[in-house]
Amino acid sequence: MTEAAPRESVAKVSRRDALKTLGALAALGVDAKSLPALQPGRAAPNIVFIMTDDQRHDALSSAGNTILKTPNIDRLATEGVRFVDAFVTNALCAPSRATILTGLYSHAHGVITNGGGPQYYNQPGLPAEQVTFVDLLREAGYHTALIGKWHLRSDPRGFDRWVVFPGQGAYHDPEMIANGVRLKLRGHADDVVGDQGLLFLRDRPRDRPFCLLYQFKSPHRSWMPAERFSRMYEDIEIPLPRTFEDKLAGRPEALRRAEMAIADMPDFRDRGVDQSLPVEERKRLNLQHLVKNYYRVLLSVDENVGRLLDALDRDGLAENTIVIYTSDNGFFLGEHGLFDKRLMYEPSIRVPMLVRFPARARKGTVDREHMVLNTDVAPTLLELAGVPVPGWMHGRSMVPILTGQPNAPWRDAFLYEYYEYPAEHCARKHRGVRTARWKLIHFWEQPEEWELYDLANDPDEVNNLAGRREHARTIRELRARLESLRDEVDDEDPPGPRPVAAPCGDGVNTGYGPP
Ligand SMILES: [Ca+2]
Repeated sequence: MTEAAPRESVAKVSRRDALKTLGALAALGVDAKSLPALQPGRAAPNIVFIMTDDQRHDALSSAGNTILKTPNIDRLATEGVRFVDAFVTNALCAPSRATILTGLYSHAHGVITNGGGPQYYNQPGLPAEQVTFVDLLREAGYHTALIGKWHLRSDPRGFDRWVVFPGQGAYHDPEMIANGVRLKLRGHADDVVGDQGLLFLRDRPRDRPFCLLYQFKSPHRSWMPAERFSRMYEDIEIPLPRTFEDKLAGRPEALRRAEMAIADMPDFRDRGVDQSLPVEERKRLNLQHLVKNYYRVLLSVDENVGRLLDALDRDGLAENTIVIYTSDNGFFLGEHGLFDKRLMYEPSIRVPMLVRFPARARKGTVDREHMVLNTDVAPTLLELAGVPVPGWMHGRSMVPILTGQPNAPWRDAFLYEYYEYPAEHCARKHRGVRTARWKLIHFWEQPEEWELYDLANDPDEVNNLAGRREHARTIRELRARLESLRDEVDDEDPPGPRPVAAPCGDGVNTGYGPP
């Protein structure tokens, strides 16, 4: 970041104590009665935060996708701001979701994994002392609701109304939990979320602004489309990504031993991909099935975004309602021969980020200048709602960009982190720094490994420059930057020697560390 984030490490303990006794706003020294949401006659903005699961940045027609058509989501781009350079700081569902709620990096909010891997099975959900933007909005007078996928291990809190899938949720006739009560609902998961969104708008109290989190599960594997879209794209051939045949030469062992090969993905075994086929054929067939079904489920997401936007129009709410659309992480669709996410490559860390707020934000703007992060959502929504942004949040409000303030200071680099190992997919723990031009990745457990990519000349990230003498200075500078970014967010190495990476997977990589 170009500006140092406020440092509050000394005040942390007292903050937590204060939150328990005073409430989050009082702990910030704010009298809730003075906030816009509680002022009679003053219309605080409503908020609709739309999040999908595993939707990558280019899975939108407004982002240039020529196969998938998303006319409803695209409305947010034509009527608002679309960020080209939007990223998550940990490309995994639960950590990213907790980051969006708290504005904090995963090492700080404590949800560092999805709970995969035996050592994480007992990881609790969002710790009670972590304050979310929803808590703060509710204290400021907002009516708050959550519909759809939650995926944190604790029950939702801070919501007046919540209707969520247990865990990942089912695609057809899903069970949901509504304020603690289990229900069975009829229809495809996306349509069920859409129905619940409309019910929320109908039933909400009219004397308060609202904040709705509207969260779709369907783009997460195993991609079961709604019946009406199940035959879409049958007659087309999905083009292969440029790096589909990447043999991972010059890349770390950590990457080559990650279990993400698209040839081996199990999802389509019973859906048309014969496992006895030669590996190259299986790989190509898996890609066709993967991309087509991924796009098919996004069609029902798009329709249900449209239903909600239409309802906002009908109720006269669109002008003063902030609508944000994003995803919890990206996804490999065959790049480097991979599927899934986790790794710090572009397809995994880039997400859609669209913001529409007719009353204040620019319209029809494509922003290519600013790197925005999932940490930025909470401070942005708080500032737009007129609620003070706590100094402990790591993210930054996007309001200066949304409102077109020229020369507003912004970050020129960001920190990425990933922890879920050993676990499914065997992606080793790593962190890194990304600037507009460079990306440095560090697998920090022993054996340490590094990657360096020149994104300007190698946007596909196939030419690992770490270890090249001519780039020694760049690496030195990026390593220093990585450490300063970690300092800014109080990310410290535990005392003692650098840990050894545990064995993972089918035994192929048990060469790491002691037996
Ligand atoms: Ca996800």
